[in-house]
Amino acid sequence: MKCLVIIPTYNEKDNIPVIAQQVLARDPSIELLVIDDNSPDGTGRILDGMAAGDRRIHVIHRPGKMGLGTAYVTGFKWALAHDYGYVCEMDADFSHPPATLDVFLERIRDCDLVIGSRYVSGINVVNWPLKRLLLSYFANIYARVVTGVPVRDLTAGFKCYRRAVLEAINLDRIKSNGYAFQIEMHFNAFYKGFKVEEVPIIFEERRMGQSKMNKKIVYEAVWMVWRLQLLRLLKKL
Ligand SMILES: Nc1nc2c(ncn2[C@@H]2O[C@H](COP(=O)(O)OP(=O)(O)OP(=O)(O)O)[C@@H](O)[C@H]2O)c(=O)[nH]1
Ligand SMILES: [Mg+2]
Repeated sequence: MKCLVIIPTYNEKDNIPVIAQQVLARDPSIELLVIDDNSPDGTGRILDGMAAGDRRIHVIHRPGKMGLGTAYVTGFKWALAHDYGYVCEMDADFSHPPATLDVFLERIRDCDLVIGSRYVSGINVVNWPLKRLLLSYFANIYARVVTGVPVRDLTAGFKCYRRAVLEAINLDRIKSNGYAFQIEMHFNAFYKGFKVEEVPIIFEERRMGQSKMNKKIVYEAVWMVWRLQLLRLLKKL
């Protein structure tokens, strides 16, 4: 079964060549799709060069920065239009260890969604300022209580879906774009009855490049969890 790893990029020119090579080296069944939003640092041009030299690398260029959620939805639709059995989400900044892809490919045989979790066995985050760690940790408790989804790391961005999960979710109705996007996908997968499993990862703060984290992304998540519960209760998920 072929696996597509989707990586959205915005100004990741130093990271993407290295991460791509490490991802593809994990397993011959893996291919890579990078969604670049016309990064001002020239990531898109580097990607075109990489794709020209390797048939396992695919690139989608979008005209400008449109956010993580819409990038993933674009990638999911592309994956469903091709013959991938498994689809992974991953960041370009080395926060997500490529070696964990081995664990994903192993575990996904027995479930529908494997989540690389920072909070499943203690707190596995390296080099985050305490303020950011506390925000993420308590945001996760808040989201878990409001949504009722029994996942420790609801905002996790490193995971592997079985194709059927993406087929079952109405991707055109996914509304959120930041951390809430991850919550929204987990919420849908869980309440549609798919088997979700968390595996521990060690999450490291990005080493190179700029963070895109902002307040808007946090507020979006605060109200989105209520919206999701309401939609579920109205049976409109
Ligand atoms: N295509 C696309 N990619 C994006 C966009 N925003 C962020 N990304 C990418 O999405 C991934 C996650 O974004 P990050 O900036 O690492 O977000 P974060 O992990 O919450 O924050 P930091 O690691 O502190 O920067 C990275 O690979 C980014 O390059 C966007 O608007 N469009
Ligand atoms: Mg990051």
